Amino acid sequence: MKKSVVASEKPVKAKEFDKELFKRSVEYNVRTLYRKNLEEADAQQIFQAVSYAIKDRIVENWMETQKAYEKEDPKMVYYMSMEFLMGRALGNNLINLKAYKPVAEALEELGLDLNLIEDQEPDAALGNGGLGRLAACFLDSLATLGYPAYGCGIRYRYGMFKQEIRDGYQVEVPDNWLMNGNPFELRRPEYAKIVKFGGYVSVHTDENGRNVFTQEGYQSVKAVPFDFPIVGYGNGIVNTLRIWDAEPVECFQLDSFDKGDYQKAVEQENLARNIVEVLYPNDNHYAGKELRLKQQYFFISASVQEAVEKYMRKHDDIHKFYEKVTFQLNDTHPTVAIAELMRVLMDDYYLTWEEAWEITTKTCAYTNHTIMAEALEKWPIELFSRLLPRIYQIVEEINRRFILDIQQKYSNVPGVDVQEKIRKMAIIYDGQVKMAHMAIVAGYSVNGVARLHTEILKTQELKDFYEMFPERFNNKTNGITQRRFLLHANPLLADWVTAHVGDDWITDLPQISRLKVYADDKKAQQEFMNIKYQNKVRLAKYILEHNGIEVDPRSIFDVQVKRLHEYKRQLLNILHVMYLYNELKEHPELDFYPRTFIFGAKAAAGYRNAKLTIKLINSVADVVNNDPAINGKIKVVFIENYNVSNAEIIFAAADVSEQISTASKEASGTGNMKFMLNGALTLGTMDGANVEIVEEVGEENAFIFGLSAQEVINYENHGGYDPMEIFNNDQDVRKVLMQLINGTYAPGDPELFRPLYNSLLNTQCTAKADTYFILKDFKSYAEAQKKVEAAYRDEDNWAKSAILNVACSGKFTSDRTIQQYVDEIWHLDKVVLK
Ligand code: BZD
Repeated sequence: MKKSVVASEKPVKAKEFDKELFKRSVEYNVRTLYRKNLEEADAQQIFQAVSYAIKDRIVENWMETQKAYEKEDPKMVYYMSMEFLMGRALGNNLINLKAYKPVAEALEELGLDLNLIEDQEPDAALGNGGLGRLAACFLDSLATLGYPAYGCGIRYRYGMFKQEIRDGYQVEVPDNWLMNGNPFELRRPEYAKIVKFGGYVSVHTDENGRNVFTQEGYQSVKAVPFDFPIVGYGNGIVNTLRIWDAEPVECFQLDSFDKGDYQKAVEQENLARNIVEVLYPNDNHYAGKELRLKQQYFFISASVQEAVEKYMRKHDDIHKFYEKVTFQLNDTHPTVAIAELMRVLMDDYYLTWEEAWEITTKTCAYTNHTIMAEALEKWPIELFSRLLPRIYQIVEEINRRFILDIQQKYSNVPGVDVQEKIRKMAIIYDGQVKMAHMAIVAGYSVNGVARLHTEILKTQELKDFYEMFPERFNNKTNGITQRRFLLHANPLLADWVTAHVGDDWITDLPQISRLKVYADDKKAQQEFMNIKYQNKVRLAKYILEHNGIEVDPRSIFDVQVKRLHEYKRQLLNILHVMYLYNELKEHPELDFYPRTFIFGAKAAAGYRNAKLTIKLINSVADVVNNDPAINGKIKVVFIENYNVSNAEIIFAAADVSEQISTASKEASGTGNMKFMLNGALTLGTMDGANVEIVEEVGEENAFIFGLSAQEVINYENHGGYDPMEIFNNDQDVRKVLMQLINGTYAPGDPELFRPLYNSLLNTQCTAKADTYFILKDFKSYAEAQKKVEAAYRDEDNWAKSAILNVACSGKFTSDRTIQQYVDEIWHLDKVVLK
């Protein structure tokens, strides 16, 4: 680890929270913002007034931090990401300011409930799922550990859609999250940048004999940054999330425009209006939309320009850029940063290709989040070169030189087919620009997000690249912030943990392992189960309010919340529920421990099978929940609009954590870690970070089932799996599948679920059957579920396992992940404000 830098001349005093001052500022804010007193203000107005009062405090630290960075001039990481799934800010800021409890008390004295005030804040849902939430956890950890960092992204006007369930179907409702204004953001017009699209590139030779490339006939957009404070936990550090809004450039005077100018002005204005309008709601799926590429270049060009300008404000030698700046590319979505940095260095700073390449390849690092072929970004040359003509020229040259490298390296190697290598590895091939290939070729680091995932990258998906650049590949197992997902989300458990082992875990999660000694302690077990029960009551209340379904908090809460995707196999879960229901119907005398199956998931708007799976879950819920014959032993709940805020309530209340992806498909998963931290037991496949979770907690404290990643890969490569065999030989499975097409769950429309049936059995021979091995894993899943039930009946032992899950979750803090990025990739110095 590198040395710590102590900056800031004035020691920043640990400010005592002044309750009276805070109360006065809330009252003052309500008056000046709304011309009301507290009694007259509505809940939203009070939320705004409280937030502005807190922001005032944050701003002081923000300025101190930025001053310290200015003075110390440390190396910075720019975390480039299309998504930051931040969730709500108020509660988290209070937690990290260590002001949550005093503020709650002060508000209570004013007759206000902090929880209700927090509920007024819309989630900042500028992300789809794991990848966007990971970015948010990383920002929290960077600030808490004191590392200088910027998050760079897009200020979408509409974030992830709100999900409503109507008649069992998902309906997407626009998420107008900025409707009431955002109290924590700061518009920074002084840092606006111009971003150019389209047109053509002209070349001329300047007086020094240099080729000068000029983009002409382009459209431009003004990128205006909004800054969000990222408050570190208890250390006075405030970093910045900078997200870019688009505005039209003021480009023409009304009295002098001709028709062409007018047309262009209108087009430019439309471009500005459209570009940041909405987050694409696809996860792990590449749709190839032109506007998406515009979004990518828009925020990357603005961010790269700003990073270079900021550097040049303090330094005169651009050649040493990489000593002060590193770009982490969150998946391939920001990969145009490579070509954009090359462009700026060559066209604006007149560096040679070689000079620019050296800087770029020492600046950019790439994180891979998926091996799903359908998620890989491949832009058609036609689109790419039309939209980004200068950038395309640069990509072309990167590709040309890379192919020379391949030829040089492999031409004389016996047994290597060089053409084959080129075909598989080229950045431009088959009329497409392959972003992952560019990211690997130009990056100094390529990392996967869990050990198994990185191994699969090295040995399967990116094998050729690993052979060529083995030193670039490394693993960084994901993590989550315990500050949001335990301290804020689960105050009862957080207090209990602190009472037993002290509060070091808040910034040093491995300390939580000291809980292990209480795993066998009967009193501790009871206290733990009691807290879990209270959290289940809290969730039951939420479900009653939001779904109108009554659930019994004494039943097992078995939870699968995550994006809906076939590889995540929500279908396996609900088919198993259908099977259990059949069992109960056939054997009413069955000794069956009551279970509440809880789902939460958004499906991409155009993903038919995913949306149909939501409908199936709701249809099964309708039938099962309303069947008096089973006496409430099974309840099925689909929680509408799963998001960061209700996730916090859900994790705290879970007994069983469903992590049942087809082995090899889930790069890491991070929900699995949030459940573990809150004392749920994992029911999962050996996939992603589940492998490491089980390694930490022990297989006896989890329920593992299903094919291994290697078995899945073998089937995929060599065939040999026929779901029809299972269908024909397993009566239980057959019965459940027949119920998909005989109207059991869709009396008015028996054909409704046929596409799901077909996806499992390939009755029309149009596609491969059961691509995600649902039938193959069904039996072993059902057996694992039986073990869950048996284990839950032994309450003491369950409590022991649950406590051990909490105690063994230390590895999965994003503080650890970030420290590894710092030590092994970024090489940053800590800044400490005294
Ligand atoms: O990233 C997810 C993976 O599926 C998880 O296994 C992993 O834990 C997390 C964090 O590393 N990937 C995504 O969430 N991906 C997307 O959301 C996404 C969004 C747009 C385009 C492509 C993918």
